Amino acid sequence: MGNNRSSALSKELLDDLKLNTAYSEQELADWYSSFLKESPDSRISRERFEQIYSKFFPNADATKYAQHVFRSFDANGDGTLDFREYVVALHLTASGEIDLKLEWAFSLYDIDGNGTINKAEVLEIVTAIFKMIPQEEQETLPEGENSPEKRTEKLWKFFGKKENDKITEGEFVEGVKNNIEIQRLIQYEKRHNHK
Ligand SMILES: [Ca+2]
Ligand SMILES: [Ca+2]
Repeated sequence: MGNNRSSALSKELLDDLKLNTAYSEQELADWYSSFLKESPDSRISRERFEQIYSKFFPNADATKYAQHVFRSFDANGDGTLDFREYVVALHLTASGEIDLKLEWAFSLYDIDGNGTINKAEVLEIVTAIFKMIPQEEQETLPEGENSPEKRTEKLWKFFGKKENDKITEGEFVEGVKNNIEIQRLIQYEKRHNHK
């Protein structure tokens, strides 16, 4: 089963992905064939990624956020996503393991990749998140978090940081893991229905 299809994936890559993600050989083979259908040259460009991403947010502008997500997935920084980067990305974001998700979220916020997050980086990501929130939904946000600046301030205070301090990966993962409120503030979850 699946031998013909999976033969398109090199054994080396397959073993690597099986080891580093929770996916089975069959799942990987199926994804590879749909990945190739979507991107025949077996690469996803930044532009293409933005297009795909934006489709999920038809009532807002997800371009900026998609650029940051792309950067966090483009492990070798060559401006395209290959199949390995794509699968690792799926694994990181779709995994139920909160530590993995938060490590990924940290890399999203650490824009310059220097291993710490400063306040300007938080503001940049939070601003990109705000662009994904439809206007009418923005108007329903609580007073203390209804602008990128206020939300950044709230996050920064939560970590107990002064203006020019920095957040390390350990602080980020531990802090966010133990606080549902902050988990909500560092991301945007599309509303499916109004509560
Ligand atoms: Ca790449
Ligand atoms: Ca940084």
